[in-house]
Amino acid sequence: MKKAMITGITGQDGYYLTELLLAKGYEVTGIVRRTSTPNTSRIENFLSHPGLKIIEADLCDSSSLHKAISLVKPHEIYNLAAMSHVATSFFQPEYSADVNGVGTVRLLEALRSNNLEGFTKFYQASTSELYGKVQAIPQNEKTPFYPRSPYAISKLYAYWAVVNYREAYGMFTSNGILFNHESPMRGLNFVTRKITSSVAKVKQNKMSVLKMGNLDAKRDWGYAKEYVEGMWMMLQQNIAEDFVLATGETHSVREFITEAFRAIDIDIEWRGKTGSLEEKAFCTKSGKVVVEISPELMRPAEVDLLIGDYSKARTKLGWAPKTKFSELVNLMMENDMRLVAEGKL
Ligand code: NAP
Ligand code: G4F
Repeated sequence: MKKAMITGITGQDGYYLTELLLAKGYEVTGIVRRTSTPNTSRIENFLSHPGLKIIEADLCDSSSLHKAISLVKPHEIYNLAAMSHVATSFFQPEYSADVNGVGTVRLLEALRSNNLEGFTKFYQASTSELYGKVQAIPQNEKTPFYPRSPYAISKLYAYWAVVNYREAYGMFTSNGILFNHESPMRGLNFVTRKITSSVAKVKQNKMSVLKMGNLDAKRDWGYAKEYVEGMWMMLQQNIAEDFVLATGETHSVREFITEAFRAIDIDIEWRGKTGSLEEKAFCTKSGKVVVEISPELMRPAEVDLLIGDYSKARTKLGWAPKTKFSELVNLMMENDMRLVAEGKL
């Protein structure tokens, strides 16, 4: 039986990857950090699965990682753990570097100190944030990086550590350079889920106005469930390489909001100078303001446009995205309409 270890198992991608690997018959070990209140709500349904074990460890603590790896000796490690919120990283730059950057090296070193460098395959959750102020459109594996946040800088360090350990020690280490991927499991403070949960509340009269930051930012948004399949495919190759996973389509935050309202049959109209602090969205039928701008939600430096070229993944892995933008918005809206109605949001 194949053994996989997942750091960040309690996050969005951790949920979908656990589901996938358990269905494939893997014995899965999840690394969960200590928190004062339970942080396992997403994976609650899997906790009683005989194929799942949980070990308490932290990306900031080398000895806990060394022990976990020595206990399990996994065939595959998926390093998904991170301080993954870009806006937060401007307020916690040092912590972001510790978890995301040095944490990755701690994990790679734990493999080496357990003499597993020739045995364990390693997946690193790299990111399209690395492209930052983009140097080419669309972005692929050869596009130069230009990080624009402490988060992206920490992930750049991890990216190069993964390349370096592959070249220096012959380890099977792969970077998945994943563009934004969303789902009903997405954290509530990422823009897509903030929008779908808030629009559902507006519809059910539990919120009046949605406050937003930069509406002009464009992202390549895909469905997380499909992206974790790509992660697994990367580790089934004979040679370790880095791959972009994306949809090849880009949409603005403004378009996402319009689409979310449309999904529940509300037409909105944008008024005020596009991109200005005065811009607002009105419900066409009621005339009420439903979206306005909050300057404090703007970032000190922004990533304006991301659009990925996933042709390498399509050719070498046979991976391609299936869910279209409007389908993604619809499935997230459907979920959040239900959760709000049930009083769970
Ligand atoms: P997420 O929902 O924020 O999950 C992050 C996970 O990391 C959580 O399980 C969290 O645990 C864990 N974690 C944080 N600090 C830790 C520490 N010190 N030690 C151990 N675990 C720790 O993120 P996601 O959206 O699933 O993304 C997964 C990975 O892919 C992240 O590395 C992210 O940076 C990267 N990525 C994401 C996207 C995307 O669009 N989703 C795109 C590219 C790359 P708690 O539950 O205790 O907080
Ligand atoms: O949803 P976001 O917070 O995601 P962001 O910054 O693109 O990062 C996500 O994707 C990366 C992959 O490219 C991952 F590596 C990373 O871990 C994370 O999962 O913001 C998207 C855009 C930004 O341009 C932001 O300025 O939406 C804009 N935005 C506008 N108003 C907002 C808001 N973002 C958030 N979170 N909240 C707002 O109110």
